[in-house]
Amino acid sequence: MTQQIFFLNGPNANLYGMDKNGTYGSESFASIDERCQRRAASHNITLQFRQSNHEGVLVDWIQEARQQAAGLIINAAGLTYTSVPILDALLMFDGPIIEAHMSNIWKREPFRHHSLVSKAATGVIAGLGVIGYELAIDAVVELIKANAA
Ligand code: DHK
Repeated sequence: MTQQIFFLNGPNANLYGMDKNGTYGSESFASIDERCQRRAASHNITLQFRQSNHEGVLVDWIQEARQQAAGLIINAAGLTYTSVPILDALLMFDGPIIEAHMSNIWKREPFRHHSLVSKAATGVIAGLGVIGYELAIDAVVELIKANAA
């Protein structure tokens, strides 16, 4: 059976490519989705690439991933620094978790320097834009294989 991974995106990620400062690059969310779908397909893995502006929806999807996904990538966006419910849901997930950020959060404002998501993440990729998203898919696939070996 083809394995599945979830890539969950938090608030405002739907506006990527529209930010006037260019913090999150120039590519639209739909284009990033397509790029990630191609990368997952190259590994013969199914990708659920989703975005919500709502904390509870993200928690529901993390719980769904417990049943349906071998690995999880999450950019919880602004909820990264505040959401205990997202952290608690992630702690219940058994497979590898990659925390991804488009920007280098440690180069930015101090309130972005302390991630709650990191407490549940296997690893973190930040500052590489959409390249980091593709690398996150590569990494989670390798971790799934390593765990199965
Ligand atoms: C995305 C956001 O929307 C911010 O709230 C985070 C993250 C950083 C990113 O770099 O992808 O602070």
